[in-house]
Order: sequence, then structure tokens, then C-alpha cells
Amino acid sequence: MNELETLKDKFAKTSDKNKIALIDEIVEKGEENYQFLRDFLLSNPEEVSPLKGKIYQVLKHSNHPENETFLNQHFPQGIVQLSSEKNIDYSELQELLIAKKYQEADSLTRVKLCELAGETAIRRKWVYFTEVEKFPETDLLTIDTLWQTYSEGKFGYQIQRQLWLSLGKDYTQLWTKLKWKSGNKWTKYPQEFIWDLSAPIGHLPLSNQLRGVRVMDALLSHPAWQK
Ligand code: UYC
Repeated sequence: MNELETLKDKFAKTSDKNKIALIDEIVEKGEENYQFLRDFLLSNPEEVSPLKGKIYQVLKHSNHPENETFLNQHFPQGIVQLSSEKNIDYSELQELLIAKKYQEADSLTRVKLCELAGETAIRRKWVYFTEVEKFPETDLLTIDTLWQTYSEGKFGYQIQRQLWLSLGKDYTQLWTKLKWKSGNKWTKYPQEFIWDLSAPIGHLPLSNQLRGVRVMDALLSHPAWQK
């Protein structure tokens, strides 16, 4: 086996997490390997994953005409299907996350939550926990899938929920884990938050705690995640 075949063999046999780490290496072996990544994106069309999200980002930012043609033909907006029960358009959120513009995506996510809650929340610019409880599962799953898919599985509400459950629903410990607090000092918005993939798992998206924990609690307890 040549070096590339060895690499592809390793890729086939390892976990998705390790596969993600191998993508850049595969690309470095030569442009002909883009074909391998394009084929991978077409496999199991029903399935989206952080691995496919990473491959999409690499192809998208490759400045390679064949990749551009391929993506325009098969996935013009991205790989996540933007389902909404409220006719909300998530395409800009998908664009920002593909481009790893996590800070803008974080702000836009809060705007989308307000849109989900309706006119009064849009004017208020933040949501009540009673509104969050009524969010459709479809829309929360779309938002969460977007975050997860384009962050190598690092960001999103379900990741935050898993951490929260593993800590026995203890918010004090969760803030520390997410780096939303160090010692007894709150992390300052926006300058002290980390807006790239060097952040701790679950760091984004943010939920402001100025008005208490109930919005975050309603998000993490939502029936959307019970499936
Ligand atoms: N901010 O400290 N936050 C704001 C966070 C707190 C405060 C926005 C997160 C603690 C004020 C976002 C943390 C606190 C404003 C976040 C955090 C505090 C503001 C954008 C760690 C003081 C401006 C807008 C838990 C001790 C006034 C929004 C305002 C904004 C996020 C102060 C996303 C995760 C308790 C004064 N902070 N926030 O509200 O109302 O969505 O916007 O959490």
C-alpha cells in the first residue's frame, strides 16, 4: 500500500472523531484526494454528521473549481436540511456556521429564538422561558444540528445538555465547564468568550444569565432532545 492508501485504510477503520482529524492530512496528500471527500459527502444521503460538516467546510474553502461545481450541484446551501414549523429561514445561520463565523452565528441564533417566539419577543430582543417551552421541536433540532454539524461536534444545546446531565443538572458546575465563569467571576460578553474551535466543548451558543437561569433551563429541558 502507498502512503495515501494506508491513510484511507486508517480512515475507514477509525471513529468519526479520528476521521475528522485525518481530513486535513488527506487533503495535503494531493488535490486528487478531493474526489475521495466528495464521494464521502454523497454516501448515506440521509445522514448528516460533524464529519460530513467538516468535509463540507474543507471543500467549500478549498478554492478549487471542481469542488465549487460539485457543492453548487449537490449542496448549494449546505448539508443540513433547514426544516421549520414556523417558516423561519435558517440559511444565513447555515452560511455563517459553514464559514466558522461563530460569533455572528451566536448572535443570529438569539435572533432566531426571538423569531420563533413571535412579534413581542422580536421587539423585546430576548425570550421568556415560557416561550422557549413552546418552541417546536423541529426548529430547535434544525438549529442544534447546524451548530453541531459545523463545529466538529463541539457546539450546540444538546452538547450543553449532555454536560449538564453528567453534572447532575448543577448549573454552578456547568458554568465552569463551559468557561462561562472562572472562580466567581462571570465571563464578560463578548470579549472574554472564545469564538473559535479552541473553545471548551459546549461553550457556544451563549445564553445570557442576567435574567436568571430559567431560559437556559427551558432550552436544556426541551422535549426536542428526548428522542
Ligand atoms: N454573559 O456573563 N450581559 C449579554 C453571557 C450574565 C450582562 C449578551 C453569558 C452575568 C449585561 C449575551 C455569560 C452578568 C449585558 C450574554 C455572561 C451579565 C449582557 C447579549 C456567562 C453580570 C448587557 C445580549 C454566564 C454579572 C445588557 C443578550 C443586556 C449581555 C451572555 C451581564 C449573549 C453566557 C450574570 C449587563 N450577555 N450576564 O442579552 O441586557 O442576549 O443585554 O450572565
